[in-house]
Amino acid sequence: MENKFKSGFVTLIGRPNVGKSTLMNHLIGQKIAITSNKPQTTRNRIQTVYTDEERGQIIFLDTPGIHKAKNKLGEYMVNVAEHTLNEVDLILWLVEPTDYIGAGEQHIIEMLKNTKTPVILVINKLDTLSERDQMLTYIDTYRKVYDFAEIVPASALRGQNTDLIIDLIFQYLPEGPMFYDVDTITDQPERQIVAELIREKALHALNEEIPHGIAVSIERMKDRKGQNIVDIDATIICERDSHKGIIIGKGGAMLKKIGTNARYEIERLLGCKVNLKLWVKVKKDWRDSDILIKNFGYKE
Ligand code: GDP
Ligand code: K
Ligand code: MG
Repeated sequence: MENKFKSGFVTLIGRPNVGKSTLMNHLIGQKIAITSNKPQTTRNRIQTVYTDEERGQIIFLDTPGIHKAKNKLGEYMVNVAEHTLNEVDLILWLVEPTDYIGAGEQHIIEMLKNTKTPVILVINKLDTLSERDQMLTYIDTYRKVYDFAEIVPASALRGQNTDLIIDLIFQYLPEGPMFYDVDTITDQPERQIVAELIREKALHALNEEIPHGIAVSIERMKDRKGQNIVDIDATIICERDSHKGIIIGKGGAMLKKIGTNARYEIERLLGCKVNLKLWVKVKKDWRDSDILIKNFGYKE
């Protein structure tokens, strides 16, 4: 008997830093969503595609973490996450490996109660546990608070149980068509991924506070004729003059470090040499300006 082709949309939800973007990158086998140990790293809804020509096609939606909004950018991010729940075929809810169910988790449980979409709970960061028994306790705790379709311990970072997650997802997807051609990996324009990779390197290099106020704008991205080189001019936007100084660093050292790290990853993404030039500009309170938020690629 022939297996029917399945397809559908799967959203990843969970509090900031739980590993949503890391898991999605691992599942599709390519780095599309940027990750960092800073909350609110992911700002947009990012769509990626996993295609198995035999079994089907999974479209993942990586959303910003669900958190309390402090400004217009924050409100936008929370709305994106919440509205997605009812539109999808399956929800992957990632949690930290602990049996403490905090206010953030309670908030998510309340939201889930308003949706009929099946939910797979992924207890992530399995690699950080020293005792396997601890996981059994956490599974038990979560089993009591919601009627999950499945509960899976996993490590997004190490790839533990990630194949199992793919298998489980296919169990819950309906029969459906191939939505995207086999080669499609994401809906993100190349320019946007490039901007995000630069922002990621800035997040990694800078301390607290400043990263939240950063955006990256690509001014120019052009192939050099007849050569395997792309020239990219980009601007890092920040909110204060003092931040600008920190991003540039002593003798330009910080900006150089961000640029070198970003160039390395952009070259991997594009598969060619990259000549990257970075500038830094101040735009006060851009996170409260609808026009600027949109301008930096954060509105649909
Ligand atoms: P998001 O905010 O939920 O998208 O989280 P990210 O994917 O950006 O990851 C946040 C941080 O957790 C990063 O530093 C990741 O490297 C780390 N992380 C993600 N998954 C795991 C995991 O399975 N184990 C460990 N030890 N760290 C992880
Ligand atoms: K993060
Ligand atoms: Mg993320």
